[in-house]
Amino acid sequence: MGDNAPLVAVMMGSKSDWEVMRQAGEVLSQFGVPHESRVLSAHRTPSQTAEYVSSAEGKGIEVIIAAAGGAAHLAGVCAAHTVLPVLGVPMESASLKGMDSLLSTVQMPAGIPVGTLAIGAAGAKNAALLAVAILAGSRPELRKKLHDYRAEMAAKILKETLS
Ligand code: RP5
Repeated sequence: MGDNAPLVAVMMGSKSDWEVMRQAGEVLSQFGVPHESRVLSAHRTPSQTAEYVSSAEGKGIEVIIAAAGGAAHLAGVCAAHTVLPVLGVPMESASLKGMDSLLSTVQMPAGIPVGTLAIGAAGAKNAALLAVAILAGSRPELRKKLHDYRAEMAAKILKETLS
């Protein structure tokens, strides 16, 4: 991670997803992982989405996080245009509470995988942590940060007191 070229692309179908998806960016920043965030929609900007994802590998991006809500095709469309790992985050939706987003993201036919995380903020944070874990396979400094992160989380929980 010598230069600041993004290793992770955080994509979302709408700016309305940003309040949740900024939390993925915050986790990546916490681990010092260069990333870029973009609003690109499978439906509203189909050709620009395909173009961005098709060129991601050549730009040095190694993991794509794709969040969408409703008929959430974004992660699947991204996966169709790249062999990079694609992590899908279903957004909570007003009408079906994200069950629509979850099923649209997770139910990929065999051959084009999307690694789907939980609905909403937990999924956003875990997508970033999983991206770090993927990058850590060839980056010992990131592997160490993940160990430290888990140790800190455990220490915090063990210190909890109940009154
Ligand atoms: C999806 O539709 C987006 O990912 C968002 O979650 C949902 C609603 O989008 P807006 O109508 O708020 O732009 O494509």
